[in-house]
Amino acid sequence: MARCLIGCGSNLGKRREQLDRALELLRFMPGVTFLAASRYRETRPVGGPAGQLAFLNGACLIETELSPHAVLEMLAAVENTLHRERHDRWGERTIDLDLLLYDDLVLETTELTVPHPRMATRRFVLEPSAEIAAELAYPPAGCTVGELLDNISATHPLIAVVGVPGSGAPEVAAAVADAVMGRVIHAPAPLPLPTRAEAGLPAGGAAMRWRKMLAAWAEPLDRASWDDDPHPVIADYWFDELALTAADDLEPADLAGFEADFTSQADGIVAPQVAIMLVADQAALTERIAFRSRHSHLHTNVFGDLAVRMADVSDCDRAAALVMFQGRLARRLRCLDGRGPRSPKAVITVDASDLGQAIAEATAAVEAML
Ligand code: A4P
Ligand code: MG
Repeated sequence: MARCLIGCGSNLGKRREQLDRALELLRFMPGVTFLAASRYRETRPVGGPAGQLAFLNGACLIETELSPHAVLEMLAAVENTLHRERHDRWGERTIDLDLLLYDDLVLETTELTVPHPRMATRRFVLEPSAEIAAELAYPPAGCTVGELLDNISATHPLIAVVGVPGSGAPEVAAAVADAVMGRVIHAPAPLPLPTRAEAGLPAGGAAMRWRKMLAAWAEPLDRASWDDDPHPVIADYWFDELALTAADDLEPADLAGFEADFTSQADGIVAPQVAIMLVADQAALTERIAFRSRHSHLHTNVFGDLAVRMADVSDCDRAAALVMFQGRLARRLRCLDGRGPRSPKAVITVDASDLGQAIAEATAAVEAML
């Protein structure tokens, strides 16, 4: 038997009746034991076409012997019975049923992703869920549903937009901050590329450069001066990125010193509650690198730095190296190699191949937590 947490929402037609009816249908499904249902809450629509009416959202908990895909099919059957029509993505709907959690399963297929990939920043999901199942485990962050709700309720939240050069992190962070009336922090110095030892520097020169970089990146996140302004802060970097790039860049002799510096700086900074991981495909990165290295005087020095340090490689090879680094960054963020104390509990992955789309997705993820 598996415990499943299901989110439900409606913003078209007789919302309460439709939600009641959906839960009623689930209650009588063969192979399902109904355990609990939350109250319904009225919520502002997040994402999707403008002009939609408010949602009524809730959650329920069932126990079932059905497989995850069979649960998804059952939810679709209930939606169809209640005349769910699918037009625009995130458009108005008579009923929407999402499989949020299936025991502690983590699964990603074309039809089904569990846990639901956008649940960790959604107040309209986490409030009703915590009401009935606060102790349920959320495996990606090794925490509970109740802790996820506490995480997005921090008084002065920090959201890190994380991506390799060319992913559009500065643009996405600035646009999200604008949309939610937040403050934006840009990375104070260019992210160095993961290449070994800088030629021409005196011994220890690279270590010194990294020490300065750590101090510059830590300064805007200093916990001592983190004011209690309730507006969110959106940074276009994650401090822990530096540990990855340094590991590639420094000689083993310099690495121990770096790690000590890293830990001492990291102890004094605020950690992000949420990370938005931008993932761009190689074609998009190649195009942006080519464009921006031609116009690097117009852009941040990241691209100038990129052009200089990888002068002998083609744009396409640079993009391939960045795609690999992007994968490592995503793994570290999701902490497959061990969760750190500064790892954000909520990680939302956004396709950054189309920047406009990425801005809309990232903005929706942040608006959903406020
Ligand atoms: N799918 C994959 N994983 C799952 C899962 N864990 N549970 C696939 C359910 N479905 C899953 O869903 C699209 C496809 O997602 C399905 O074919 C299924 O195979 P859909 O219900 O047809 O369309 P959708 O719901 O518009 O898409 P999506 O992207 O799942 O939407 P979201 O992220 O669920 O967001 N604002 C408020 N205030 N309240 C809301 O309830 N809901 C949404 C929908 C947006 N804004 C909202 C609310
Ligand atoms: Mg849905």
